[in-house]
Parts: sequence; C-alpha cells; structure tokens
Amino acid sequence: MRPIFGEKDTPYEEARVVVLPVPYDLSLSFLPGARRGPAAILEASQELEPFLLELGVAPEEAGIHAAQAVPWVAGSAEESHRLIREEALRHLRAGKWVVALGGDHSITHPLVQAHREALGPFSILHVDAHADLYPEWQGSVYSHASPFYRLVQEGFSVVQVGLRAVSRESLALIREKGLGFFPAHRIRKEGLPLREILAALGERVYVSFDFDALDPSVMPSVGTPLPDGLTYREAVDLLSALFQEKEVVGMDFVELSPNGQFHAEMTAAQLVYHAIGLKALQAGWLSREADHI
Ligand SMILES: [Mn+2]
Repeated sequence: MRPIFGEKDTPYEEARVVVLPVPYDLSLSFLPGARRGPAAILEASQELEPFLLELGVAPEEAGIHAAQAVPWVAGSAEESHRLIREEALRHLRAGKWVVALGGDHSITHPLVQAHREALGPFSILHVDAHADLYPEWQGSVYSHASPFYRLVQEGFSVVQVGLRAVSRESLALIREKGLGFFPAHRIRKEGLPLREILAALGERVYVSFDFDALDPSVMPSVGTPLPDGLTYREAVDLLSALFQEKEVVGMDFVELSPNGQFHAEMTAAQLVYHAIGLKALQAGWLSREADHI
C-alpha cells in the first residue's frame, strides 16, 4: 500500500490517528458519487507536502494509519450504518483518534453514536451548506438530509456553521431546540464570529465537516454545490480556534464527490491533513518547530 498523508506509512499498532474510509453514499438524493470520496482524498494525500508550513509540523509524524474501508450492505441503510458504528467503535476502543472520510452525510449518525459510546458526552460542530435537519427524506430516516434531526432528537447539542439552504421547518427546529446557528450570509458580511461559535460549544466537541460548506469556487466536487460558502482560510481559522480551546474527540469529512477536478481533491486532502496537524499539536504529540514560521 502506498503511503497516505505524507511519506511514511504507520502500522496500526503505532498509529495515534486512524483515517477511516466510509464509502457509503446510498442515501444521496441528487448526484451520487461520494462513495468515491475517501479513495480520492487518500490518493490526493500522496501528493501533499508532508511538512505544513503554517503549523510548523509534519502531521504524519504523529502516526497516521488508513484503515480498511467500511463495507456497505446493498439494500440496507440500517445494516450499513450498523457496520459503520461497529468499525468506528473498534478503533476508538483501541485508543485511536478517528478521522472518518465519507461518503454521504448520513454516516455522521453512526459515527457520532460510536464516539458517544466510547468517549462520553460532547457537543457537535456541524459545518455545512445545508442544515440536514429533515425528519426523513425520500421516505428514509437514514438519509443524508436527516442525520442532525436524529442527533438533535437524541439530545446532542449542535452548532451549525456555513448554512445557506435551510427550509422553514428546519429553521423552526433550529429555534425551538436552540441550536447554534451561524449562516453563511452573516459570515460573508461580518466575518467568522469565532468567539460566539466557541461559546456555543461545550468543552468537548465532535466535528462534522461537509465539503459543500466551502464555496464552490474552491470546492466544486460535491453533490449539492451552493454559492456564497466559506473560504478555505475561514475553514482553517475555524478549526484552528476550535483545537486551541476545545478537546476535539473526533471528526468526519463528508460529501466529496470526485468529478475529475483534482484540485478539489487536493483541497479536501490538505484540509484533513491540516486538521490532523492541529490535533497533533493540541494533544502534544508534536511540537511546533519554531524556526519554521
Ligand atoms: Mn451535509
């Protein structure tokens, strides 16, 4: 197997970080293709510079291992989600920090359940163009439009950043449940309200990052692109602030739908790698090399 995220390949036992490919996209309502997202990110990651100039570390030196992709069960969203939950739980119980790569956004529900079971309570930072708060979509509660409805009903505290497609019903639910709500139009006009976002979150946070939160000018390869999204810099600044002040218990990056635009896949890989570097610094696995700024 070729190395991913840098030049080394860390064996499972030595790895602190497990990248978990979840190529499940059977819930997609518009353009399918997110099943090819994890492989595309891992392939693009081979082209990254291992040393990250901004962080002053080479995140791969924290030890990153790409796990086997979670298989899906044709015709059964329920069974597929059960497998995702079990695989994530296995890595968490082995003490690994798990970064899942989707796949469609429905995978966040079993991933969050696994983290809750292994690691205890946390709040959720949901970065997305869409609220994903439909009680069901096209007749399924396992839809990629529904994971946060289910999580909110299960009592999770959710903070949503970057939204620009929200139904009246979803907006009513956001208000009723008191979710953190930071729509893209506000961010475009006023900048990223980092203090407010951090204040809305608890001390421990799970991050679910839908690549369509980014503006299509930087991230065209998603199933449902929408204009007026976050810049790459805003995504990095949001994650940097989060890792500085919170314990990030886990992450998923979902909905990359490769469509031949390799720059989008590189962008996705770079953001994931940057997030792993932030974790490595926050956890004390690596120290910033002060000479490199
Ligand atoms: Mn989403």
